Amino acid sequence: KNGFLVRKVHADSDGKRTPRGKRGWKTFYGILKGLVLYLQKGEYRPDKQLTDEDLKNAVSIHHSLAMRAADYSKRPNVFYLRTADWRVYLFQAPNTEQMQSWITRINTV
Ligand code: I3P
Repeated sequence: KNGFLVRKVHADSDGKRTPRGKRGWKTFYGILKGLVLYLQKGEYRPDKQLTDEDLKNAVSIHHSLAMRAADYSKRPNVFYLRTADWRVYLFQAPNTEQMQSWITRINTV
């Protein structure tokens, strides 16, 4: 599954709150391949190669959990992704259908 996602980093590994200055929303093109969610920066082209920076932003979704961010009301269509090492991301999808489809795909790999 692919598509635009806006990401906020809420907690770093071990669940520690991500410090101020690193909590802003950033737009990526998400590519879910196997157990990895790649997050590509910049303009989307289907043939674009992943850069070293894109690889650093990649998220392992093995033993992760995605759920709708029912308690987050500042933006619509936001879901949480908690990873196996207790990182927490918020992702905003372009619409409700996309949000639901990301959640389902992440939770059923
Ligand atoms: C963050 C940025 C986020 C905001 C976050 C800020 O600042 O303004 O948009 O989250 O608030 O810390 P920075 O880019 O300097 O990290 P919201 O959009 O959810 O308000 P937070 O610390 O309360 O999460």
